[in-house]
Amino acid sequence: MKKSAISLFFVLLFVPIGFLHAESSDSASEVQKVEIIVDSYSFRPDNLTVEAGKPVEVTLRSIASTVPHDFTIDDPESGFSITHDVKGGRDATFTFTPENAGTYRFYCSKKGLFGASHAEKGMVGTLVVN
Ligand SMILES: [Cu+2]
Repeated sequence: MKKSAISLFFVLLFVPIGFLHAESSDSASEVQKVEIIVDSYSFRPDNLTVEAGKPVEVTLRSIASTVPHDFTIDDPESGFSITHDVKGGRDATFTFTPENAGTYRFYCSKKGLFGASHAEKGMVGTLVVN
């Protein structure tokens, strides 16, 4: 009787620790979620910090009325290159995994028929990969 009470005590002691351990290993592999408000002509926030080697899920939320925009990184030195479109007023979600630590410029690569590119109008930002 006394013996089983002691084993029950150990079960109650260790089960919650097991749960905590499972949760912490889950969060280690967790996707890094980032939300960016896209407008004509800005990204908010325009400064992102993520960890290398872990997937980053980006949601672009366009509040631009009709103008399509995109999220582009084109770093020739590291070969890090992505571009994803978002239509005016829509959301777009994509995932990428930054492999190398560094500071990267992201921008909108769209350009009207006349005048400055969207990047020149202010659609630029910085992605810091640690
Ligand atoms: Cu744009």
